Amino acid sequence: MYDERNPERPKVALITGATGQDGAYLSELLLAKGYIVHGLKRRSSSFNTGRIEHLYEDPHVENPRFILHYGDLTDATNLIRVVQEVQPDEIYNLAAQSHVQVSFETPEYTANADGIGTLRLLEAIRILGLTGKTRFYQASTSELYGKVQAVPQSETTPFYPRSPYAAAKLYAYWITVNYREAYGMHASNGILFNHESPLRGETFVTRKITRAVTAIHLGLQDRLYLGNLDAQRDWGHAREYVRGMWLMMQQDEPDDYVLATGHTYSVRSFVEKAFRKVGIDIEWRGEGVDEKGYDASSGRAVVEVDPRYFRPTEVDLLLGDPTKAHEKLGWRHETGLDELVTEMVREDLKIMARSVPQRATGKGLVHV
Ligand code: NDP
Ligand code: GDR
Repeated sequence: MYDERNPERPKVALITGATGQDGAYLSELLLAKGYIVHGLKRRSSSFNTGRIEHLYEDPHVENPRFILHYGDLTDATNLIRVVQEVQPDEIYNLAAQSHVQVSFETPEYTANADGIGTLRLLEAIRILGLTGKTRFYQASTSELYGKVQAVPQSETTPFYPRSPYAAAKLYAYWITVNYREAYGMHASNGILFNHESPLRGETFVTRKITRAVTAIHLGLQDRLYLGNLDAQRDWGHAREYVRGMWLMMQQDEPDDYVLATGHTYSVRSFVEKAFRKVGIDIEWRGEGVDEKGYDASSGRAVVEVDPRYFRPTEVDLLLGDPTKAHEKLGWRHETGLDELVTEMVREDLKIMARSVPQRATGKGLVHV
């Protein structure tokens, strides 16, 4: 992978999805390791680089180390051009329409971006004659296990996708394996279980909860509507999971690895932990019971189940077995769920308190 004639040459990485949660943490990690990092970002009518703003470099500086390119996984010629320009040592394919519920609304687009998009990148590597040089990481997912066939889930557990998102990612998983076997590419799948952080997208359940807890604490909102409270997830911290991605790319041989904590919790218990951080009790409600919301005098918040957030097919129980990653990569999760919830609530409190003067709400930051 190193240029033998120039062993000091920094490694070059291309990250698709650089503006997302994982893209931001991975960009940070690789820059800290001395890489030159190229990121793919989509054209958007609104600002979409908030998570990587702190890494931004004026393009006029000499030898920039963090460079963004416009691109899209649905555009093959664009991907070929960017890969040709960048000549990456490592590609991390993190870009995706990553919301499971949204994939039921946009199944064709999700298949195109998440499934065929992966093929487009692999083909770009092949067409450009880079199969011997460029290593490839595919962002595979515990959603592949879907209707769970065994607990805990490991690299050998059969897949049973339960959404258009998971079906698209199933194609991406197997086409990555196929290019490894057919063309000898260093192509690996990271089968990552849910990982969260203060940078998590606002419509995923953990961040939706921590933002609502914050807003309720500050008196800006009176209740939280959620879907299936009984779903169980194995939640880890995104910062630690991107390190696992990098470790996969440093192995002599490509392979597929589960990254998980090995602990599972329900959505309900995530809600309970998050409200506990700000000392607010919860009143659970079913569908449309009563109009009374958060009662500041009693310190109770209403959490109401709204069937609109139910999915046509649900993934009930995810619990990963990360033994292979422990043994072969030396990777382990460090942050437990309690610590993760604390960090997310604390950061949301900071963000929200900045935009809402405390004078107006009469609430201070609590120590979480
Ligand atoms: P995010 O949704 O935060 O980020 C997705 C990124 O992909 C964003 O940068 C987004 O751009 C970009 N993107 C979306 N569609 C396209 C497209 N058509 N072309 C180019 N870029 C596109 O996801 P995460 O960071 O949480 O996840 C990263 C990857 O890992 C995803 O592939 C996800 O499916 C997978 N994964 C995530 C897990 C998790 O728990 N977080 C677990 C397992 C797998 P924009 O910012 O403009 O929207
Ligand atoms: P998931 O994450 O589908 O596991 O996919 P999400 O946080 O969206 O849902 C987790 C579980 O919570 C239940 N749920 C709700 N979910 C959302 N978003 N909103 C709600 O109001 C709500 N109420 C209950 C869901 O039904 C589900 O069971 C994430 C994404 O990051 C994927 O890209 C990734 O592949 C997987 O994690 C691993």
